[in-house]
Amino acid sequence: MKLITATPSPFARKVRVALLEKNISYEEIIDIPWNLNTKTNGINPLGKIPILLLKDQEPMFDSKVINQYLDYLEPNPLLYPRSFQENISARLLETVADGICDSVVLVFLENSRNKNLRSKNWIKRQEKKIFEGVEYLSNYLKDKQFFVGNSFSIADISCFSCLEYIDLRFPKFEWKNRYKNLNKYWNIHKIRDSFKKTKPKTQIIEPIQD
Ligand SMILES: N[C@@H](CCC(=O)N[C@@H](CS)C(=O)NCC(=O)O)C(=O)O
Repeated sequence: MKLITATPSPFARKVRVALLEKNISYEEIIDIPWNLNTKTNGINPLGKIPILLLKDQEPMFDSKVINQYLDYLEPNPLLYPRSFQENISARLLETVADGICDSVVLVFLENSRNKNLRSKNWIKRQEKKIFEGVEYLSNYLKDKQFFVGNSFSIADISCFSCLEYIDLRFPKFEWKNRYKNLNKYWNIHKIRDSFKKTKPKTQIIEPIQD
């Protein structure tokens, strides 16, 4: 199988971590989805990565869809908890973490536009989602080692990827100073092999035409 990915993407990282955790071998195809000649053309109508390419199967996109498929393919370790309540909690946390990342992307893109075209209100609106989203994660985690139950799940993959994405694209937030429990959590999990091997790296994107 092949994965179309981008080096900074927290969404692609969720899938890369899941593949490593499940020990599934795959080939990585690095793309810059913001560029005109993106490899997503003709594959994902939404123009977004990650995209999983499998033999004899339609291209699969969206990190949630792909990771749920991977849980069927290789249930060990299971990332979406079997218990109903834990499954809902894990997917809720995944949704909040993904939503924070969407807002970080939007702030980053807005700030990439010519200064006179940037909307301060739009940036404020997105920043509110980032601030309140991280507060929600901190309140949910409390002093636990895992976001849901007693084991590593999609909630940990999503939240950890989200926090490190904030470090990359929105460092002024300094969540480590504001939320001691999240900092402690990050220190516990940063040594995990699948996280170490997928640390986000910036890419240079084509300037956005006005
Ligand atoms: N909900 C999607 C979001 C994917 C996404 O936003 N990917 C970004 C890269 S971080 C992208 O490809 N953006 C290109 C675009 O929106 O044109 C998922 O979970 O996979």
